[in-house]
Order: sequence, then structure tokens, then C-alpha cells
Amino acid sequence: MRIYDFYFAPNPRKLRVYLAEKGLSIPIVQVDLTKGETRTPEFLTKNPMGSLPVLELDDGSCLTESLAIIEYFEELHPEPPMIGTDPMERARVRELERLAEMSVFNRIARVFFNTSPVFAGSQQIPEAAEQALAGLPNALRILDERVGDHTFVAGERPTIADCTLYAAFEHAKLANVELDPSCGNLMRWYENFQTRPSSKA
Ligand SMILES: N[C@@H](CCC(=O)N[C@@H](CS)C(=O)NCC(=O)O)C(=O)O
Repeated sequence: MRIYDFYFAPNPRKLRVYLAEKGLSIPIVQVDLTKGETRTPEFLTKNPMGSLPVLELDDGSCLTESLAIIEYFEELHPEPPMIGTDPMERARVRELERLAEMSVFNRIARVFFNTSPVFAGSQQIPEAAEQALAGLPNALRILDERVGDHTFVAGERPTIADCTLYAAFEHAKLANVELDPSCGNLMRWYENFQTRPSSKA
């Protein structure tokens, strides 16, 4: 089993943070997407979408989509639980994880894609970055209220929602996106999460 990863990319980071929180160590292969290494015929046989991360299993089959990979590991290793422990808690964790990805992570990723010199060779649309950025403050405010005074995004223990939000906030640095400092709950959460060993994964 191995994971194809690119250190600076947010979806691979989400997976690495999750694995570190679970205490799972899986061999990692770096694939530099800035050098076109995800577009080689060999890599495209592993993931025709040409994206990272990819989990290659011992039989050579591959799983793509970071969340599907995370759910696969969660089923193999239920402890410590990172998607809740009863139906309602599991639904809440997934709800917050989706909120973090759809409304925050994806906006930051869109800003990065449409403005960074890394993707200068792709069809960048500055208006798409502006549109993504315009919706970010409201998304952050909503999430800030949901986090409230909890230690973690979905309560008092780390979940997959923390992994997604942490990867998004780290990516915001690369994308030159300023996170609204008035979102005090999120700022406190971010500062706390950075003290966890998983944040260095
Ligand atoms: N929905 C996919 C998104 C994967 C994705 O977009 N990965 C980015 C890195 S964060 C990538 O590989 N981009 C390069 C490309 O698509 O060419 C997932 O969650 O795994």
C-alpha cells in the first residue's frame, strides 16, 4: 500500500493530517504536480483525473478522492473515531466537513488555481478568483458560529472536519488569502490545531 502525495497540495495534506491523527503510517510517494508528473501516462493509469492524493493498494488497484480514501481507512481502523460514534454525531461531523470543504476549502483552492504562477500555463480566470473570494467572509462567519467555543470543529475531539479545515487554512497562506481575524473562534481553533503533531504531517 502506498499514497501518492504532493507535499504542498491541500487534498493530500488533508489525508496526511488524518493519518497522523489516527497514528497510521503509510509509505508516501511524492508526485510533483507542478512538473506535470500527474499527467504522465503511468500516473493516469492510477488516476485518470490526474489528481492527488491516490491510494494504491497491494493488489495494484487505486482509490482516488481524498474523502473516499479517508472513509476507507476509518472503516479499517475505527479507533480513535474521527467520524463520530452514533448516527447523529456522524451526520454532524460529515455536515461540518462538507461545509468546510464546499464553502471554505474549495473557495481558497479556486483563488489559488486562478491566481498562482504555479498554474500560469492553465486557463486562469481572474474573475473566478474574485467570485470565490467574495463568498469567503460569509462562509467563514457561518463556520465560526458553528465552531463556537468547541476545542475542535465538531466538538471536543478531532474529526475529519478538522483535517479539511486545517488543510484549507494552510492553503490560504499559499493562495495569499487573508482569513478574517474577526472570526475569533476559528482563529483560536487554528492556533490550537497548529500545536498538534498532525499539523506538521
Ligand atoms: N476531489 C478530489 C480533488 C483532488 C485534487 O483536486 N487534487 C489537486 C491537489 S489538491 C490536484 O491534484 N490537482 C492537480 C490537477 O488536478 O491537475 C479529492 O478530494 O481528492
